[in-house]
Amino acid sequence: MTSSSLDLETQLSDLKTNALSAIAQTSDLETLEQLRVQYLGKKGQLSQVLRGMGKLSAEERPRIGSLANEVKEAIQGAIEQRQENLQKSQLEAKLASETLDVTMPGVMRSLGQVHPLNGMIDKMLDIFVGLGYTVAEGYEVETDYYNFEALNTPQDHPARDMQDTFYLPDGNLLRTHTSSVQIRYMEQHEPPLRVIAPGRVYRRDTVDATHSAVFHQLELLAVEEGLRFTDLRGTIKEFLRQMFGDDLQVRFRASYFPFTEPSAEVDVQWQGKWLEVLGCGMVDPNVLKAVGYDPERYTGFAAGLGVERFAMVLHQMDDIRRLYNSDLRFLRQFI
Ligand code: 2U9
Repeated sequence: MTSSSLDLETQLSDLKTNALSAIAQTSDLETLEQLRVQYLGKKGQLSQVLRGMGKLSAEERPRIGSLANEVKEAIQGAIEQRQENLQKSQLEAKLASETLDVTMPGVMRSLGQVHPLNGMIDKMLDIFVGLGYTVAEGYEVETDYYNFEALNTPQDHPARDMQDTFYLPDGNLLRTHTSSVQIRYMEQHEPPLRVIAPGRVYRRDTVDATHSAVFHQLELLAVEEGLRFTDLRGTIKEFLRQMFGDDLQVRFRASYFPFTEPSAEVDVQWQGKWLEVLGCGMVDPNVLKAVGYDPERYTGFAAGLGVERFAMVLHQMDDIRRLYNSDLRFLRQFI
């Protein structure tokens, strides 16, 4: 055995001892990778030792060679083993830090709720959909024709006055009722039809506890061959029964609207008093003519109501403005 082969054997054994102890002490994967490069890399310590093999005799070379292989495999094995352990403990630490306590109270989020006006509209739509009506919507900015002319409302009618209607500079107006929706619907459909139009309307009213310049209406319209006032009466009574409850006393009083003939106002007996809740009537033949229907063949009935009024009566509210103030302490009381 030559001195250089002894020398190499010592170097290899030292290399192995140092490497294994360094690997065992490593606590993170990055340092472990640095150690792999330091010992096993192309320019690493093992390659350097093996460079000395050139000096060995032909008999010594295979022995030192296989020793070097053993050292390399031992270091490689130790690195892999360490890597596996480190990865495992890293995962365990991560899982431990992400433990979920399912008994902790949840984060409460406010879901909000339906505004009492929309709640009221939803309830009314449900009733009329149950009676076979289709919901229709139109425009809040309307022409004079759809808001007045087609509804048999003469030029000199007070509703057309600047004092009562919001006119826009271009000659259009903010609809004063949703009736224009039914006019447009009839232009697009043939009878028989049952349609209901909910929506926002505008009137130049002085605001007080019971009046608002912007409010919500719901109107219904049915056109068919052979419809009579008794059909209107039955429909209104059923609607009011579902809104106010069974055994409700209902009263029809003769009235006047330009778009219905005959017309009536309807009262209900509520908390000991007669309370006016809506207007209605048989559709004026002129309105049917305006949309191209033959008034000799078809008859129709219509009704209109203010949604705010129903909300105020049924929820016992004292001031219409509370519905628009967005005061949640107030609004939360109602569905
Ligand atoms: C067409 C034909 C006729 C709708 C009607 C009323 C009577 C009525 C008021 C109730 C309270 C308006 O909001 S309020 O101030 N409405 O009294 N509305 S008949 O008649 C129509 C609608 C459409 C085509």
